[in-house]
Amino acid sequence: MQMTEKRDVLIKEWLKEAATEIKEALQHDLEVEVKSRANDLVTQMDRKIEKELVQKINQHFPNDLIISEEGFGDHVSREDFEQQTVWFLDPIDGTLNFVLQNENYAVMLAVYEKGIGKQAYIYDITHNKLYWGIKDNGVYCNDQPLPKMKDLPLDKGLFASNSMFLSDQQVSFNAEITKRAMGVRTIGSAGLESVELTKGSTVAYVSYGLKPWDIAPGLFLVEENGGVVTQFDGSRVDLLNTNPTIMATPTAQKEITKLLS
Ligand code: 2AM
Ligand code: CA
Ligand code: CA
Ligand code: CA
Repeated sequence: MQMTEKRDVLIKEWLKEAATEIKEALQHDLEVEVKSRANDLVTQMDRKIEKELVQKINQHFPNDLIISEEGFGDHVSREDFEQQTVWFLDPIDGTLNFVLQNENYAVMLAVYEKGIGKQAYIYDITHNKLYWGIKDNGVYCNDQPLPKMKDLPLDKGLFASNSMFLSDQQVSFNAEITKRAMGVRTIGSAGLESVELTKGSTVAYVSYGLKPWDIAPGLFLVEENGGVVTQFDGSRVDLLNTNPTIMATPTAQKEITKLLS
């Protein structure tokens, strides 16, 4: 069996196990802690799920490295990233939704070999939908292939962002993009926003300061399905750093970089 297929079978099994645990935890009180500010939260489930997935990855793939949010992963140098197999793991993307809504959060994994994306998984647990893809094999929702994205401009679709970007009064480009689009949507999960774009439900998602584990799974699915992921200036995102990020159709990405420059 090819390495991507071996990983695919295991990842799907592990995500199912994570989903069962998370659903069970929602029957009880969550232990919520504040991180950098009042709306930056972590729960015991973020930590537990990350710890368990890190253990499983290490057990089956002891030579691989892991970049993850809650501190159980590895320090990965640029040289490591270019030469080794690196997993990106966000145990719960959309923790604020997890705590306040009990929905609109996802468990996310992506695997890159020598810096190149091989496969990614974004599991919308509440809605029982696993969005996944393997390089050159298209993107699926559970067992259904998703149609390729249409290359629509901003004025033919919905623009997605987050509250920090939309409420930034230091800049005018957010208002300009908002006016040009048919409407604005915000879910509060970078991963599920990448899924909306991949499905063709939006034409762009823009956010400040996304971390490697926020970007890597969505980047893979968006690009695999015909979209583009860049920084605000149009340069490629750096998966070892925090990035101001545009995920969009090729045409909307060009419009947005022009408005942002
Ligand atoms: P998280 O829930 O895994 O922290 C919310 O707009 C989106 O941005 C979520 O995907 C969230 O991921 C991500 N994000 C990245 N950095 C964040 C931060 N410092 N505070 C809150 N959300 C952050
Ligand atoms: Ca977080
Ligand atoms: Ca995240
Ligand atoms: Ca997270």
